[in-house]
Amino acid sequence: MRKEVYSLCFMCSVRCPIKVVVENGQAKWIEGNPHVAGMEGSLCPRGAAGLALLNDTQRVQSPLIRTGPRGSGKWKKATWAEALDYVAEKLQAIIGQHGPQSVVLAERTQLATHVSKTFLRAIGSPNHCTHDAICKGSVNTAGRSLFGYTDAQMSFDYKNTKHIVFYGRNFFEAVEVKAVNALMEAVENGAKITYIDPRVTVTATKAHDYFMIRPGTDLALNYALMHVIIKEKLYDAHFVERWVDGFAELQDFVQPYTPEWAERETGIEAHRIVNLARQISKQKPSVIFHFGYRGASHPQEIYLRRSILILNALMGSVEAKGGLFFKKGPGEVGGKPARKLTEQEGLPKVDVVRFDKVGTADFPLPDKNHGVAQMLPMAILNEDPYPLKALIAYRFDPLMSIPDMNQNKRALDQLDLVVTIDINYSDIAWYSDVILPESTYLERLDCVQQANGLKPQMFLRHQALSPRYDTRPGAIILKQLAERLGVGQYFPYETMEDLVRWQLEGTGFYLEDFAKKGFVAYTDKQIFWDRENGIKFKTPSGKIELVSSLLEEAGYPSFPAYEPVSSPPEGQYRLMVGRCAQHTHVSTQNNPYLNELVPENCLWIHTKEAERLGIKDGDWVEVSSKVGSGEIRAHVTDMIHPEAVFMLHGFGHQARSAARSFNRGLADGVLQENISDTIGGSPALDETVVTVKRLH
Ligand SMILES: Nc1nc2c(c(=O)[nH]1)N[C@H]1C(S)=C(S)[C@@H](COP(=O)(O)OP(=O)(O)OC[C@H]3O[C@@H](n4cnc5c(=O)[nH]c(N)nc54)[C@H](O)[C@@H]3O)O[C@H]1N2
Ligand SMILES: Nc1nc2c(c(=O)[nH]1)N[C@H]1C(S)=C(S)[C@@H](COP(=O)(O)OP(=O)(O)OC[C@H]3O[C@@H](n4cnc5c(=O)[nH]c(N)nc54)[C@H](O)[C@@H]3O)O[C@H]1N2
Ligand code: SF4
Ligand SMILES: [Mo]
Repeated sequence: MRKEVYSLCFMCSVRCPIKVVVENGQAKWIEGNPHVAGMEGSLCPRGAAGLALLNDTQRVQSPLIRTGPRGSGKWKKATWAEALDYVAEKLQAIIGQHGPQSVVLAERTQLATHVSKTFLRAIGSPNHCTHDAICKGSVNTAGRSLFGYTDAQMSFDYKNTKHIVFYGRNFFEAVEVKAVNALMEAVENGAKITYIDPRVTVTATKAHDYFMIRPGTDLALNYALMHVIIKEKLYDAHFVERWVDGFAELQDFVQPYTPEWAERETGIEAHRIVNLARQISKQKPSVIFHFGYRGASHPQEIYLRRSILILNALMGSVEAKGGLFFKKGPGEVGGKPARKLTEQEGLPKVDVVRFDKVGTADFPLPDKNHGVAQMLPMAILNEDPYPLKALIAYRFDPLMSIPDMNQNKRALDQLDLVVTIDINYSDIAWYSDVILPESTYLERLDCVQQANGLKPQMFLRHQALSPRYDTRPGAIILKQLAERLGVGQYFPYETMEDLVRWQLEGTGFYLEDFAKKGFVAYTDKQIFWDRENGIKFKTPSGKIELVSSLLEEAGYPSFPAYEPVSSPPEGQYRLMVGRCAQHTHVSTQNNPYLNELVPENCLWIHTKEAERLGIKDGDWVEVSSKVGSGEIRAHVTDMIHPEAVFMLHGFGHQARSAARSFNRGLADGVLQENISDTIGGSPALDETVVTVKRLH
């Protein structure tokens, strides 16, 4: 029997809508959902490798309980009842002795996040945190400081843009399929791309203009762009007058930051800066300065992200066609969103300081909905603000995804219980006491995706086939654990289907409505707010706050003077990291197809620097920082700024059962120091300075 199932890819967090062809219970083919505009059947390489994940015999096949020392790879196969009883007993003892706040659940935000949050609130712990801060905490805070919206509540109208500027936003390698297709369409219609990165990425090769900027100096470039835009009156005066608070302060502030000054700091010639300001302003308001995610992550990152958003405000591109827009929810058209378990009456509110101290005077501004996960190792090691004893890692690898892996290991060693809910033998799973295997995305019905945007919609990850191995959906695992801890009443479902039906109650839509296309829409019209009177900024003033009440009330300046970025001493380099099109973070390196395409990482180093150090292309080198060192092959190239070296994130796995990726390449986290932008919340992943030596 052949059937077509509409679902959602989960080879990465983008969750592209897909169509899965299933014949006699076997998945035969996956493609982009043809009913979704912008997908048109397309997938990225990782999406296409979903079948290889499904059929991978090297993923976790049943619950496992550790029998040897942590990380030794000695496991006992367990039934679900045994594994869940074991975890529940340990948790109960820990909660009894140290209180519920000693339990942390760290996860990558996903469709069942409301279930995890409910689990923690039910047991009385404030310590839920997501990957969000490590991914883009400073972007989130910058957005709230200017517009009152997080980055997740904004997006860009790529399809209609006329000029887009990327700061290390490696758009054509760190992929979102729909967005890539939309921008390709815009380029065919004449749109321009300007790309800024110390490294020549694939995106750089597709750009109309490319700036090889000195690492860490993007903020200087932006202040000079603002200087030119204001001096030459290139901004959208009407929009600024109507919606922007603090323009006069900005004008005074950027006055000294001339293009000539910026040339000395960034290495980009002054005339190119002036030219970019003039060119892009000709296309306003249909222009985008992309706020970026991971590139250019330094301790003052919040001010870079703010400067990018301010450039959009000056261009009047906010809520303009081809610019930046705020995502519209069902409320805009009188609809109701899917319910979340966290909305249940009677679910306790937990009023205890979080482990990361977010929301206190120590760390006032990062988003409390997500916390700051990279604080976890320090909180454990210093028992500050209190002892932490148990960690549940759910689709998140704190070992590899938090900088300074040696410190992370020392922290995990302090815990009485480490439980991982994963699909793979990830490094954190390998270092756990218990592994609870989740069914892969093709094998499970998941919670409803509320997809806000220009058109509010809901999507469903339908189950395409039954689980290959003894695995369960995460929302069922947590419910069954909650029952054993005596708080099962907050999980009013037996099956995923019950949970989805519960979520849909009151929305006017039913599970069956999703069968035909995989989604339902609240409206078929794009919603832009009226740019004269209708933009609903969520700042206290209702305007774009260049002088930010959020920052200033917390004691931070809106416009601190630019601090020059020093060049690393001779023979040392700024370590930059990033992604490639064939892998997702730390999760796909063992995928049979993707492993074949990119089996390991290497260290990009500039030709002249390599010559000086006697390094040839392909040589093994030792890279060391203050916190760790490792060995990797050199990739000698002119395509990187001489002050920087670069490596792909996600390699250097230590889980032996994931045999294809075991010990291939080097983990960037071994080298990176765990330092953060303490205002915005992002880790400064591109700040670490390393030494490189040829190995004999
Ligand atoms: N294939 C693939 N696609 C993905 C993902 C994935 O894992 N794989 N993950 C998704 C996620 S969660 C995210 S957050 C996004 C990340 O999307 P991006 O942030 O676009 O991705 P990165 O690959 O981290 O790119 C960072 C770039 O910043 C550059 N860089 C470093 N320092 C500086 C600097 O000082 N200035 C400038 N201008 N550039 C600098 C680096 O050279 C690198 O090319 O990708 C998403 N898409
Ligand atoms: N050193 C360093 N750290 C980084 C980054 C970096 O560049 N360098 N990048 C940062 C960024 S941008 C991000 S977004 C984060 C991402 O951080 P993570 O969330 O830790 O990384 P992922 O690779 O997305 O996935 C983590 C785990 O989820 C598992 N997984 C995949 N699918 C499923 C599923 O369906 N169910 C379950 N239960 N598990 C699943 C994978 O096997 C993997 O072990 O890392 C951040 N940390
Ligand atoms: S970008 Fe690729 S891996 Fe991510 S959801 Fe889309 S198809 Fe899947
Ligand atoms: Mo990310």
